[in-house]
Order: sequence, then structure tokens, then C-alpha cells
Amino acid sequence: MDSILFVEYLERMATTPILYSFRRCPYAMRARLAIHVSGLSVQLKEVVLRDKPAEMLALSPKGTVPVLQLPDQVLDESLDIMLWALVKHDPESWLNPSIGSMDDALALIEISDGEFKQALDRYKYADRYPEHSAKYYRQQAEFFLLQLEQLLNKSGYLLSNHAGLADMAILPFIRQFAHVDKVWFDQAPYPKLQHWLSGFLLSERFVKIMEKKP
Ligand SMILES: N[C@@H](CCC(=O)N[C@@H](CS)C(=O)NCC(=O)O)C(=O)O
Repeated sequence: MDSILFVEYLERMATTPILYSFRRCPYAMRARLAIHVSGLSVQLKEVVLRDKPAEMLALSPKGTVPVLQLPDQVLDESLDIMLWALVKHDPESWLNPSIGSMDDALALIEISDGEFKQALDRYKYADRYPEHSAKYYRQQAEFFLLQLEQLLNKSGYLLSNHAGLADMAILPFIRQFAHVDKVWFDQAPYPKLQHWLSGFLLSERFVKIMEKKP
């Protein structure tokens, strides 16, 4: 690289947003998915959760990933990062569901991040919540699987005939849920949900955002 190109490269790096991420975190996955579809460039910094970098904690003391450092602000909520990317560029109309509205999408994501996530954590780490069995916590989560199954029955995706914000914000959590007991999930009475999840897992976009970084 000659010196002018190198200076240009340094200037570009100085203004390129930094995304602090953790590969297997479902919140970080949804942020990476939205950034990927938007086509925007970020510098990805893979974080070790038990040894978070001081510069990330200085930007966001709450210490969760993902964190996006922009030249003029810091976003430390995954949904805000998704919306930031999609408002800038939304080539696949993730913000335009063809059946439901954006309010419907945000309401569904709120249930996923709230009641469903709480049951998912208890199901996944049932040994930490010995008051009930894993099966009990799984049943607590099933109301949401049923709700998604009914939505997917109407169209191929949650609120639309194409993938959108709700799908991409929720799929990483359904993936996590399915992997707690894949044998159970694969025979459970949610055929549309199983199909929706496997299409996502095989998609080029998912494979790309899950590539291992040093
Ligand atoms: N509400 C946050 C939640 C993010 C979150 O909880 N991320 C987890 C990893 S999946 C985390 O960083 N936990 C802190 C830790 O494990 O130390 C968001 O949507 O970005």
C-alpha cells in the first residue's frame, strides 16, 4: 500500500463505527444481522465477556454487548443498533412489513425480550432455578412459540411475506431455545416455526455473521 492509500485507510478507520460484539450472543447477532443487510461498514471487535475491554466499559458502563461506537454517539441496546442501521439503509424493507405494522413488530419483540426471554433463561439454565423443572420452564415459554406459529401460518414470515425486523430480532432467541433440547424442538407441534428457523440457520446472511473472528 503506498503512503497516500495508507493515509486514506487510516482516515477511514478513524471514522468507521466500532461494534463490540460477542459471536454467540443473540442480542449481538441481531445487531450484526441488521448491519449486514444495511451494507454499512463497521469494525467488529469480538469481546471476551469475562474480560471486557476497558474502552468498551468507558463507553457503556453497563457492560453488555452489543455496543456501537459512532463518531457522535454510543448505542448500547441491540434494537437501537438495528434501527440505526436500517434507518440509514434498508434495501430489503425490514422496516416495512407487508402485513403487520412496525408497532406490531416492536410489540412482538418486546414480548420476546421480556416474558419469553425470562422463560428461556430458566429453561436453558434450569439447574440455577431449582424451584421447577426444565420442562416446566419450557412450558412457560411455549405461549410465544404458539403465537409465532400462528403468525407464520398466515405468511412465510412473522408480519410479512418477507423477512423483517421482527424476524431478525427474534430468530436468534428461538435458535437458542431450540438448541436447549433439539430433539424435543424438532418433534414439537410447530412446523412453521421449525421451517422458519432452519431457513434462517442455512441462510448466507446468518452463516456470514457467525464467521469466527480472532
Ligand atoms: N438489552 C441489551 C441486552 C444485551 C445483553 O444482555 N447481552 C449479554 C450477552 S448475550 C451481555 O452482554 N451480558 C453481560 C455479561 O455476560 O457480562 C441489548 O438488547 O443489547
